[in-house]
Amino acid sequence: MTSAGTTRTAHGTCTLCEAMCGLEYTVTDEGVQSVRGDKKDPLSRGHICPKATALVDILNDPDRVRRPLQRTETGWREIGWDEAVDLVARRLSAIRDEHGADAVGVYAGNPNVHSLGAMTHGIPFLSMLRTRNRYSATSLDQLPHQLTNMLFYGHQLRQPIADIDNTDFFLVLGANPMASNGSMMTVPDFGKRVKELRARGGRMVVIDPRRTETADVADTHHFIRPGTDAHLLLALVHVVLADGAATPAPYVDGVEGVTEAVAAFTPEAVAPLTGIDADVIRTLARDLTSAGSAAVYGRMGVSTQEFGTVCQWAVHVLNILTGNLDRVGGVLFTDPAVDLIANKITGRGHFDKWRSRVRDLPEFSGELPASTLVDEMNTDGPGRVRAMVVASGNPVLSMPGGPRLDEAFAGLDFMVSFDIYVNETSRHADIILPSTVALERDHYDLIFSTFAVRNTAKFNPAVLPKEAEARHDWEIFRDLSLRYAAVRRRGPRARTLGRVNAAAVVREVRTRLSPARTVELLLLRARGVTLRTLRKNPHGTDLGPLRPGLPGKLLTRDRRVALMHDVITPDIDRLRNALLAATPRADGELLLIGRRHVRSNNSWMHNAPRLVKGKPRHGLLAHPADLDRLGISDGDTVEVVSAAGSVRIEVTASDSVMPGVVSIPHGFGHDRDGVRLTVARDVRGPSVNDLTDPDRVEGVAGNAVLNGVPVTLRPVGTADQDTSSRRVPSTSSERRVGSSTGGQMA
Ligand SMILES: Nc1nc2c(c(=O)[nH]1)N[C@H]1C(S)=C(S)[C@@H](COP(=O)(O)OP(=O)(O)OC[C@H]3O[C@@H](n4cnc5c(=O)[nH]c(N)nc54)[C@H](O)[C@@H]3O)O[C@H]1N2
Ligand SMILES: Nc1nc2c(c(=O)[nH]1)N[C@H]1C(S)=C(S)[C@@H](COP(=O)(O)OP(=O)(O)OC[C@H]3O[C@@H](n4cnc5c(=O)[nH]c(N)nc54)[C@H](O)[C@@H]3O)O[C@H]1N2
Ligand code: SF4
Ligand SMILES: [Mo]
Repeated sequence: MTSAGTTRTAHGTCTLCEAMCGLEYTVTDEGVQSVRGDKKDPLSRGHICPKATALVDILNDPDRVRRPLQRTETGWREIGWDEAVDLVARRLSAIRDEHGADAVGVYAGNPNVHSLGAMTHGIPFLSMLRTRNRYSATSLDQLPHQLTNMLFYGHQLRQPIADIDNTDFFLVLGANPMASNGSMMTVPDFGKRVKELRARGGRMVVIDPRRTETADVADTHHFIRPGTDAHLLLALVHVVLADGAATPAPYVDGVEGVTEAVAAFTPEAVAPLTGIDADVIRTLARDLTSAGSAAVYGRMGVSTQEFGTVCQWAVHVLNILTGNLDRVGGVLFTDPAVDLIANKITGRGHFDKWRSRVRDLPEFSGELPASTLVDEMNTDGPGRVRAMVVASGNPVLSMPGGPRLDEAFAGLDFMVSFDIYVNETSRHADIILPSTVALERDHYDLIFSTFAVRNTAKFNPAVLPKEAEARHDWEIFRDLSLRYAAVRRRGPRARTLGRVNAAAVVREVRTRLSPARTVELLLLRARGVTLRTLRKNPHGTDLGPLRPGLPGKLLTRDRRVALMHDVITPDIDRLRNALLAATPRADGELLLIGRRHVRSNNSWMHNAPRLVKGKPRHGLLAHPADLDRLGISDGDTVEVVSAAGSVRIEVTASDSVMPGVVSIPHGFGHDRDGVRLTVARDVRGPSVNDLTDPDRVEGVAGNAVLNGVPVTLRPVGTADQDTSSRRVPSTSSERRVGSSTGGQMA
């Protein structure tokens, strides 16, 4: 060993958001010294955002859980892996024997899709539990995309991607890729791509109730009243059809049905509801049909609202009718090296095969809407959720009805969290099983390669070896799967000994394969790319731009695209009734929307000092005119009240939000008993999901409604006077873990 030590360069992929940025690390014997964007990455081209450095902060975070923890009367106790895995397997099995499989609920959170091992081993383990009480971030987010992809193109992942690198006209609704770096559209380096778009004479128009960072780099921005995008989109379809400008491909059916469905949605009829002038709507529709190529992209902000599925339906219809589906510069399907669809890794999807017990909400691909998890936990009777398996998720902060969930988690018979922190949700767990973190894991992006604006493939071996005794997520799920299967074999419903169960054998073989080996086998079926070639090129291999391929890439049974679907039509009718009722904006109405910031990530990245430093980012934005009317000043603390709850929060006056709109970001509210996040607990701000309402879901699939929530504001003093605002972020913060008192307002 030399005292100077060694310095090496390693390459990786950031797994924090969907952008898949290529990273270049400088690593010495002391650890990672620096993180830069990898200029040779053919997709991200050197781009990174401030969060990339947080990968190192998470690795080194003293608050991170590194060994399995068991909650005891006297606090957390570290236990061995074998003991922990055995205990979880036995408890889950016992509850299943006593109360049935549905008594064990599952929530799979966002980071699962960012971890190769969670995909290859976690998802199969969750399936072994055979419960209908399965939930995930899908129904807090992109469920309308998956449902409409399945209906239009035959597979839930058959998502058309906006060809931003070639388009002439880019219409963006309810997305803020300058902060989020794109979603259901992996687009690192969004800012530079927009510059390039505009340099070649293209235009970008943004529709958003807030003048966002993305609106700032667009050619045009229009405010829209939250929750009325479906009206706007149907009016755009109306104009395209009325102009006789529709040019659908020969494999498209149902144009007459659409014409009828949108007949009432004239620009004049929707203008007063949306807040967008009729002539602006006409011009937008004509821009879409007259541009050489155009792409309509609607994301989070239009999915997580009352008519989210109708919105996504209309986005498809617009792209199809304007001839932009499968056109270079329009929207196209990707050709990933590991094709999840061709390899049948993800099924095509199914809808409404069964319904939830309490609220009769439809399943999608085996999952129920997250908004009803709390009902299934709280409502007595057969099938009630008595145990929870939470895999990389933080429902107490991420789901509507946070305070009720907080309480429901506290009352469970058993709970296991697969998590790397003791946070707002995992503090209720009986056992916490912590995995290694991104820098210690091999990575191949199975999911986001499917949604990227350019086809690339990349495999990165772990940058650092894992710590002694640490386990990768795939190893944890492997051991648990094997143990659970063994416990079930011995249980009261054991299979007859001696009978060979072929499926179980195949499952066991698969379970024992490492993720890297799984990727290697999957790549064998891909043309031209092998794990060996990928290992030689850690920057990523360029497989070229998005390419047309219809009707060949259609997966519908008749290889055609139907525009009208029985499951969506009733909600279009409901929308039409809302239009005919024509209730314009009520005086004084305030609608709450969310917000993302480039230095924050969902509910869990507020413990990195480098990211949280600087100006607080949690505050409520409101238009000065609304504040004047209510006698509230910039900097005041207000009480925000919705149908579901109330919070206290500081106000920032800003004309970046439309009059009548207020905005609060999600993922805050860390200051609670038992939370072991030293830095985050000092980050002020309540959880906005104390205000969002689980009882109000999107009309077709039951997606959560996180935007367009009606609220009122009540002044409670200035920020200076109200020093307690930090301590009263939410009703739930006042509850003690395990206590039985309900959530009262502070
Ligand atoms: N009001 C409102 N609510 C929202 C949203 C909104 O815009 N507004 N957005 C919604 C959306 S789009 C989403 S996707 C959800 C996200 O919400 P969740 O699905 O709850 O995901 P995260 O908030 O990212 O929580 C991730 C959890 O995983 C843990 N974790 C992180 N990395 C690892 C790891 O490597 N291994 C393990 N085992 N655990 C890890 C973290 O500690 C944290 O507890 O929130 C939704 N909720
Ligand atoms: N920095 C950062 N990046 C992230 C995340 C993060 O938390 N932080 N989260 C990741 C995840 S899980 C996801 S799903 C993606 C989400 O990525 P995006 O879809 O880009 O999400 P947001 O940035 O929340 O943008 C949603 C936009 O919708 C607007 N909006 C709200 N209501 C309405 C409405 O009624 N109509 C219209 N037209 N617009 C509306 C909001 O003002 C906001 O600008 O981001 C991912 N990337
Ligand atoms: S944009 Fe930031 S968080 Fe997202 S992948 Fe790139 S570096 Fe990571
Ligand atoms: Mo998300």
